[in-house]
Amino acid sequence: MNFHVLTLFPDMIEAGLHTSVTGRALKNGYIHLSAVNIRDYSKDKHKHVDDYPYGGGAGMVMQPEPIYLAYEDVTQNMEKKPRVVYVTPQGSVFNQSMAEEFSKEEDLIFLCGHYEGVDERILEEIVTDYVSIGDYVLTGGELPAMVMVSRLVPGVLNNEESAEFESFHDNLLEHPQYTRPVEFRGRKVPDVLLSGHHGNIDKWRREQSLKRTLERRPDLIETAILSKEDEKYLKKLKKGLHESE
Ligand code: 6GU
Repeated sequence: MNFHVLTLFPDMIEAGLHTSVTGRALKNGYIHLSAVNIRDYSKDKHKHVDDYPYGGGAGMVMQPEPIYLAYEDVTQNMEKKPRVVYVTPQGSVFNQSMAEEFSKEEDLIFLCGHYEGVDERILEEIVTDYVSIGDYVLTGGELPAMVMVSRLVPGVLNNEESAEFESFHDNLLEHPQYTRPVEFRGRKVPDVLLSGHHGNIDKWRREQSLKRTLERRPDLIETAILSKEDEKYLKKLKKGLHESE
């Protein structure tokens, strides 16, 4: 998969994605990344890419021309028009099914806005998808673009590669983890984990997952995959919660 990110901060994209799991995927050639600096396509002698909004108001608006030239450069050797994702809090919220859709594409372009916005005409001209990562406003689209790319790396998408992405098994939160030392600032590793009794360990971990989900993300319990045992334990937990009220 080839990711092309049109941005005023290519270094931020490069630094962020050349790290950790995405960094390894890039190094091993599972994905390709080009972070394209929109400013390189400014024809202005001061390399301006923004101007005052028509109609007045605060802030600056990114001009359409440099973005279009960057887009033309990126797409010139492509056989078909790629999807272009404009990252904006006005978009649909990114989710797993969108990730699956996008991951079918050979090329995917992300357009990252800045300032107060982007001239509407460039959006009409090239954008196919408006996507947000949640209901809060960030000053630029770079972090959201990185979030989305990191969800689209082969192996990450379907939890294939590592335990790093196991936080949602059966739609429950992952149990707590411990490593050496056995005591840290007076806090001991739970005895059961040192017992070597795998049956008890599995039971303890499952109960911790249930407890943690009930406390931190009770909304997930509705859609969790639960056994009879789980239900019984949750009932006990809920009873305990009420008694401490
Ligand atoms: Cl995709 N962009 C910006 N600028 N802010 C956001 C966002 C995107 N998603 C949530 N907040």
